[in-house]
Amino acid sequence: MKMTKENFIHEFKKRLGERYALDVKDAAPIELYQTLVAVVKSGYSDIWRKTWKSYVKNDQKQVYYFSIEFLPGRLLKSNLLNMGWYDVVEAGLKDMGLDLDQISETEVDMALGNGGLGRLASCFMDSLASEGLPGNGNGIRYKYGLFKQKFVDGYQIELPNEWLTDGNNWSVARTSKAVDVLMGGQVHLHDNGKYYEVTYEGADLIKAVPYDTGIVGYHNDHVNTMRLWDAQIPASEEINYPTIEDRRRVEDLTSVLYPDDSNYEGRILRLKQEYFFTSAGIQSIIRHYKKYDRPLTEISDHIAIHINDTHPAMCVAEFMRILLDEEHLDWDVAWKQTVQTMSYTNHTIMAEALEKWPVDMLATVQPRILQIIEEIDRRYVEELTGKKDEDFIERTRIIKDGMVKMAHLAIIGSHSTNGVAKLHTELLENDVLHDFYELYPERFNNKTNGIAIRRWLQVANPTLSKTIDQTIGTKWRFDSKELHQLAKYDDDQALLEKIGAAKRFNKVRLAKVIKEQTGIEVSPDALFDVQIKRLHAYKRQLLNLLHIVKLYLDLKEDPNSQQVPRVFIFGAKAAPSYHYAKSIIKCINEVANLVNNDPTIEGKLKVVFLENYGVSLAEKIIPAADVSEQISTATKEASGTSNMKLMLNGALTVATLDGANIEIKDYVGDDNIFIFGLTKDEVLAYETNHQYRAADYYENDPVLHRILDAFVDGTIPNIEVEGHEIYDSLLRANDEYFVLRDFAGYVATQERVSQTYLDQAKWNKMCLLNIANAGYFSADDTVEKYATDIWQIKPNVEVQKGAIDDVY
Ligand code: T68
Repeated sequence: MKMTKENFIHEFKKRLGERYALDVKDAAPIELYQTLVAVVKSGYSDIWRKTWKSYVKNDQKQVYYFSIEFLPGRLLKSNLLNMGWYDVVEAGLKDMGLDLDQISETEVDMALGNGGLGRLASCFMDSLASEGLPGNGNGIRYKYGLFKQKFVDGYQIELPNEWLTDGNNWSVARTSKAVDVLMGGQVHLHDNGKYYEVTYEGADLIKAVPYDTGIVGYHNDHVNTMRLWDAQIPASEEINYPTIEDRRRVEDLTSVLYPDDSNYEGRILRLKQEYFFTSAGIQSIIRHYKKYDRPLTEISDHIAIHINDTHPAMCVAEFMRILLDEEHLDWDVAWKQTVQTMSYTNHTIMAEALEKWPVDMLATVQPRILQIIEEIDRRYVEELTGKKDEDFIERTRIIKDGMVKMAHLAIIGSHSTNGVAKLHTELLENDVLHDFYELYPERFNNKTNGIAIRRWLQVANPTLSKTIDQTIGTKWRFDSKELHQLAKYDDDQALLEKIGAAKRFNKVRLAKVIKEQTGIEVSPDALFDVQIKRLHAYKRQLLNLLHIVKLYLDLKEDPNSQQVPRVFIFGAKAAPSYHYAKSIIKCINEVANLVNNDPTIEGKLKVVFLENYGVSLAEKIIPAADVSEQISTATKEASGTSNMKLMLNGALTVATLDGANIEIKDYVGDDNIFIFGLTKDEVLAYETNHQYRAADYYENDPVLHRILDAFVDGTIPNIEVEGHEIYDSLLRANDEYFVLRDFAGYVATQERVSQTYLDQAKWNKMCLLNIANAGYFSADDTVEKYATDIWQIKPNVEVQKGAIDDVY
């Protein structure tokens, strides 16, 4: 993918003329953006085709990553970077009087996910391509992405996110590859002596149309595919959908992304979505496989299917359905292939997020799939009878009390189950999924999450990236473990100052964004303390808020009580139905109002809650963060990934021993992270012995007493209802997430943070060591481990790492 500046300018002007009949100076930002996308796409389309062909030619085993969410964010800059065009294009645009940053802002984020799970899927897509691994994404092309968040009077308001209004310029509709998905109706089986003939009566026929997006690998002439499915009415079926409501029923299938993080509400549409993209994906995989005349009894040697969380767990049953009903394989043969093909990742131990569906609902959505799940369950019970006690069988079977347990289906129907951080996997093995671990120890493994280092450093933080390049060269871009070379320079004062200067530059940039979006002025000299993630009780934004209220009250009492000015920055969406989380948002906003408008503390404390947190906003916040808040109740956060992105950008972590925080601590060492709070064992002990009494902390700690009172006595205005709700959740409902228990430790730790910040040389050194160790959390390495241990896939033989250099 070579490109020179001159060629780029020529190509750009030509396309702008052809497409819009415009000169550069007359074109609107959207026209410039669309033209640029067209140039970029034409730059990789040939390679995209060749990549696919080479998989076929070399008969390479491929993985299909099924995920109900993908969060790619903007693609323009990351594609330019991966193609090796970034500098050329930036310079070419500049010559034409244009600005890449500005044009890039025109792109609407592809926000087809809620949080960590969806972003992880996208980081994996980038890394699979960059490692030259044959990996395809399979998901849903929601018409409305994750809702747009606004604050009105401090309350979260959800607006529709119509990201497709101007079309999506990166994807290609492949109508010729559409498949039919059957849903609902009734199913009839007829035993013809050899197999069951299956007929459906009154089922809806839905056309699943794939939209493919090229996923460009980093400098390796390799482009993979993310395939997202759209539901449409088949031409042949128009007659069966006579009214607008009928049509809408079909189209609605892929309309909305369910904005439920861990709070899950069973909804039939959601279940239909799950079946829809699972069936469409599996059908297209098998159809493709069959083109090459290979026996289906070997399919697991050629393809791997990954079930990202339980949402695509019906893959197991759908794969069986096709092998049995359409290919007429025997059950045992089909089952062996299914188990060897499937693998599953668990992302949570929160009970409410472990999917269970009523049998009746499944019968309505796809009766044949229910039959197959019932048969899998029956055989599972039969096989274990006599070998395991009845209790064990009842606990682990798939269907129990009229409910289908999707995690059980995924574990029983696959050869691998993994957690996403060491502690999380340990909890799965020893606690949450212990029975299964006992039954299938060889199936369990850990794969600690990783992040797309290049996006989160090169794209998001060019200033720091350049400093790193100047110090250790550019090898880290291919192998981020090379970042560890930086550790050698931990006494290099000039470098430490440069790192400090890069941070300051990014803080100035963020301060501008804050001013534009909120009108609030913040000083880049203050410490930027950042908590960015979904709003959830277990993530404990509330603990952070209690600390802020403490600082405020302290300042009111003694204006000289605080030495280090801080700006607290939040970014978080709450699921629309998650009332408590929304109350916390309201309280944070009201505390922000109080603090920011109090002239007596001007310059000492600011609180900023930025609206509509997402990938693009994260790219602006993360490089500017001094402190990274990773303060979930131990055992609750499976891994976390913002913890990795923030350390990579030189933020210091304030953390509980939860999720991947533990591994971060192990890499950076105790001196370079701020750890506090209950440990896993302490939390588990409280949860079993029920000896926790939150009220004790309120009664015995006058500081905490005063802070909690502020929520109900009018000190914080405008939160009559929400303040009481939070107060009650802590005191009456006994504080499910041990906020009060961890408060004192948190405050003491934050005091240490402030003290350390006063010594800028020491602080910068700690930042450097965090950056140096963040390379161990690369998604490149994580997907390599999945590839070797789980999927058994190999890089494309035609791929060469570092095949292209930036030409400019
Ligand atoms: C997150 N899970 C974990 N779930 O919370 C986080 N859930 O610790 C981890 O780092 C990340 O996954 C990646 O492994 C989620 O993001 C969801 O978004 C979700 C969506 C629907 C239903 C349940």
